[in-house]
Amino acid sequence: MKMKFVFFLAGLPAVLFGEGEIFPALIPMEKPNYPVSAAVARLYDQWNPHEDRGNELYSNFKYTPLKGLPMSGNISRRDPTKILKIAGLYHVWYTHRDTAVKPTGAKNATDTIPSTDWDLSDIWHATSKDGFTWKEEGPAVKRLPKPQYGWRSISTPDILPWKGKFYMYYQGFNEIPGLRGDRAAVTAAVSDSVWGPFKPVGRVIIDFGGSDDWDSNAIHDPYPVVFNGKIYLYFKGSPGKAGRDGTLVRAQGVAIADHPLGPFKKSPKNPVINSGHETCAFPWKKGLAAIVSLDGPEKNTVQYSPDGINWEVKSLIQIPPIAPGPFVPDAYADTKDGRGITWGLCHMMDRESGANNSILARFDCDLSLDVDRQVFKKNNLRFDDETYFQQSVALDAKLRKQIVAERKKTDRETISGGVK
Ligand code: AAL
Repeated sequence: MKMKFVFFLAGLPAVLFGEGEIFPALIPMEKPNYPVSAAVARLYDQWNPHEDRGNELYSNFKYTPLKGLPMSGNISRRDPTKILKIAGLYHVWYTHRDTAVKPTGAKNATDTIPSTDWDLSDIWHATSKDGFTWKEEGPAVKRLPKPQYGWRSISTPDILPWKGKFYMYYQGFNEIPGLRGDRAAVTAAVSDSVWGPFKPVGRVIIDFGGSDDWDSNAIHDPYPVVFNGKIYLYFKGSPGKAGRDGTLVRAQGVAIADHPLGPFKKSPKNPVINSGHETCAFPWKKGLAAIVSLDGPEKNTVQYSPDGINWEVKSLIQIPPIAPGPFVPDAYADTKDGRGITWGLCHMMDRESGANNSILARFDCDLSLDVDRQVFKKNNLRFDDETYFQQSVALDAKLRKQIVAERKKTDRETISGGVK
């Protein structure tokens, strides 16, 4: 094997690699006991010599359009909850908007014209027998009249079944979204049955941080799991002000309670995940795992935490689901033997009705200890031209102009290597 590798390197002197210690073509399962490069050391210390194929917390994602939730006019469906399976039927809830016009931004918004995709929305309910074809059951929680909590819009729900009751958490907007950032905190509604009626509690359940805190202007994307006998409610926080470089700080925190309606105590270590948007956590072995997507330096990763507070990156992923609402049967069971996830719903922009309306879709994956679907462990995904030339990936005319104008700076003459 060694000889072959040397031959393959076509004469590179063995001395480059140390005293005859050549890293072999077949990756050893144990870390070699001779000096290796930093990257090879990481393969053992941080990753896994099997790479993605042997990484239980790596998956790619496959998507399927849903049947039974047709689009028309300016209907938008987004931000699905976790999926529950009760008496053989799958249940999901989501942000639902049906307005005469599409969102126009905060300045032009009125009582009937939405500012954003999630403005003037209510929480709707759908059921399914197979997870692919869904039946819209109608509203589950409706906005309360002005000036009650969440009068402007309620959105981005998640669900907690707890001691025979169902608790729906969601964002409550008391002003037009986008007026002063996307300002909403978390409220809840309670039902004795999965079919409702859900009664809004009419007050904030997890409130903004202080004016200088990282979560002073947004408590978004509430996401409860039961862990260590308590309710761990993850959320995205934001200060609502752009940082020095113009980007908005977004990160994930957790608030912990003994009872679904609180009091919730935010972890003093918040934020606990430095990246992500609609974080999706699930019990994994003795701890929790999470898909972290969209924002921050650790976007597009799967992470693990033994205690729900201290998280570390376990894999890098491609095109993860946006706003995933996974099917996690053990999300509330606190078994200390989390089994992971294989599917869920997510949202995406609807091409037909324009960028401002969203549709729900299904994702499948293998972040599960119960199946072994090697196809989901494949990396090196390839995409066709439609993907690269779509909105937000294709180079637009304005940027092209700038690039052409800056050509003098960027496209200098090629400099020859070695001595001039
Ligand atoms: C989503 C979520 C929250 C935001 C908006 C609707 O992706 O992060 O719910 O408020 O966008």
